[in-house]
Amino acid sequence: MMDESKKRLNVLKQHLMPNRLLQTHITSSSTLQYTLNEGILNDQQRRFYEDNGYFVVRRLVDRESLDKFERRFRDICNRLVEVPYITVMRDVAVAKDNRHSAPVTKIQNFQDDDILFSYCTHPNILKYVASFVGPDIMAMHTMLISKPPDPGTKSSRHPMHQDQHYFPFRPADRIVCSWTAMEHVHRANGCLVVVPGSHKGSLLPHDYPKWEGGVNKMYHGIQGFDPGEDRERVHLEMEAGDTVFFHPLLIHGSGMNRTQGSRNAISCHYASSHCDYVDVKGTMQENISNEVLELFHRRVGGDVEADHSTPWRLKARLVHGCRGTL
Ligand SMILES: O=C(O)CCC(=O)C(=O)O
Repeated sequence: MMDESKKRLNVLKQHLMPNRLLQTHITSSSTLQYTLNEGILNDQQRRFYEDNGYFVVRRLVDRESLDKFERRFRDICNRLVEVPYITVMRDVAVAKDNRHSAPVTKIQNFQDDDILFSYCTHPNILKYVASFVGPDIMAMHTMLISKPPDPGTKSSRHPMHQDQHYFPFRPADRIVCSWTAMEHVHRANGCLVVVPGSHKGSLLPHDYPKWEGGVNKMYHGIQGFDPGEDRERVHLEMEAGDTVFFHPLLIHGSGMNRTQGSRNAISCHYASSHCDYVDVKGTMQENISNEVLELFHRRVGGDVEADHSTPWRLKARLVHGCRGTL
């Protein structure tokens, strides 16, 4: 009998194929599984997403909207406005010394803020989203990520991970993330890094990486992921308004911010309203699911009855078509 850690290592090895094998794999598939005959993608664009698990559209979001999101973000950070149920996260390294002066690294769950949520209903975004999830679209998870200049602890990095780890709903192929650069993002300020084709693998075990300088709350990474692995990684350098759509099993992360300014991006995870919640108790996702529930209970009180799907049901918003099971 193979023990659990050996089994996990084998899954990981199969998943992390050397680059040459991965390329063979990428060019050999012919069926369309990850995109739909819906929305705006042409055949060539569909093929790219099918093979690689991501797709970048240049200048999709206008400057005026980005400026509006930026101003709202600053007002929330400076406590000029209160948004119900929003989560404000601060950098772990600085937070230890002085919680309140630490830079905000991320705001999450802005579904009740009309200004920020207008990103999730932006027609230019939704016409692409339909190509991945279909016409009945729920906005499930919202974030504005502000990667601050690294304080020397390397804590501004985001470990390589798969977003599906966070989601107690399926199927993964009907979920997509849109991530829009709010300014020029490049290697020096910590652009996204993706592993093309990795969306064809399975969900891998995640946990907090054991980084010396600490790791931000809920920044789980793939256990045993070797950054020096001999396989293709693509750095997505993008201009303001450029948007990448990616599959929730795509392995991705982002590097350190070595510049003096913050690197801002806004994102939303969408799912078909016909996806189903699944019970993640006893699975690899239980660790993050417990953290999400703990945070939820801290917000609403420990005595409120809730299961793994409750926080998601409460923040999910229909943005197009009809509501289904989510
Ligand atoms: O914006 C980034 O640096 C990475 C964001 C990300 O991958 C996430 O929050 O899941």
